[in-house]
Amino acid sequence: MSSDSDALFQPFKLGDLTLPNRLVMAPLTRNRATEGDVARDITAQYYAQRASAGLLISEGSQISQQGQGYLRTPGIYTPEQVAGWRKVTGAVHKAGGRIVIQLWHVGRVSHISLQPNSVAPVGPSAIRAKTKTFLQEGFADVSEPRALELSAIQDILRDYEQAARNAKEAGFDGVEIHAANGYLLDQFMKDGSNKRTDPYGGSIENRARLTIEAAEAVLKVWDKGRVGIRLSPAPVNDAADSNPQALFSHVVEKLDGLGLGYIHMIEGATQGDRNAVDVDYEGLRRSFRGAYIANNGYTREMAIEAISSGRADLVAFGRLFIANPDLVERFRLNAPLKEPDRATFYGGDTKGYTDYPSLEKAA
Ligand code: 8OZ
Repeated sequence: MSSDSDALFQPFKLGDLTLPNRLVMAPLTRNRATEGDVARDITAQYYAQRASAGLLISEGSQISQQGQGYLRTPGIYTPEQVAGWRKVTGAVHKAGGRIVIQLWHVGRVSHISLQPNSVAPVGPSAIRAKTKTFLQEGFADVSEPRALELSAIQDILRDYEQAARNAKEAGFDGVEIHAANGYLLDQFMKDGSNKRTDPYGGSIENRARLTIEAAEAVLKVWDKGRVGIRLSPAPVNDAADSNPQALFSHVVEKLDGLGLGYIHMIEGATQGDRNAVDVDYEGLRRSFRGAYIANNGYTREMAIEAISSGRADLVAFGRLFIANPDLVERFRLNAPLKEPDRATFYGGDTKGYTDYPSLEKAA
């Protein structure tokens, strides 16, 4: 066993939470909720199996029906959904883990069949995204959105605050705001998708406004150390910016001013080229006093380098946590890793979800 890997197993203080190691389970959409978009018992089992992570981040959980963009993603806006999540947090805590919920509004990345009364999804501007969603019938083009009116933006901020309250009631340890991957907040931030001429469009400061206000809404409910945010400066889901370095320098500086517990950075193209865009992630990290969670295509060796050099405090793994519920133990032993089965990523049942063995089960 290499002693360098010791860096991964040093505890870390995230706000007032003590994480036993530096390995984070990234948020992963798995589309296995019930009708009514309630997390099921198998979802409680799935997260509990992975509770040895320093921190679990839940799959994106829509803050309203309007915020849903894919079939059977679990929400956090009805009493049934809160009760479903409470089973998840209970199972994770019983297994010794810690879990935050990822609060999600997809904006224009949705389809009328998922929207209340089949209305058009909402976005900063009425520009359809060149991207796909996942419906009953399989993958489909997203629908043409309508531009949000100012009063409707206030409604969404109230939804963030209410979802944050619901998350507390559901027993989560904190909240991650999903401001990445071309969803609502990212659509507002990036100038390719935001053509508004009101206080939410135009300058960088205006485009960042909704993200900062969403964070402020969540901070009405949660201590700042328990709130994080996920960002993706590179183009993704048809959301691109002409100057991501300037945009995200501003955004990170504002988030630092709010004193958030962490930023969770997707470095490069989501699930793709880590060098897709010319952004100085280390510089962004240095301008933020909270924790930095690095993500995107990390291996064990890359994580050891990032943590030992101080370039990151924590590293989030997605696909590796799907196929290796005991990823932490496997990293400790430098044991072989299982590859996930893409065919069971989205939708279905226990197959490719709760049936990946841990080392002792495999032996
Ligand atoms: C894959 C499929 C559906 C949604 C993201 C929430 O990219 C997602 C997502 C990923 O952040």
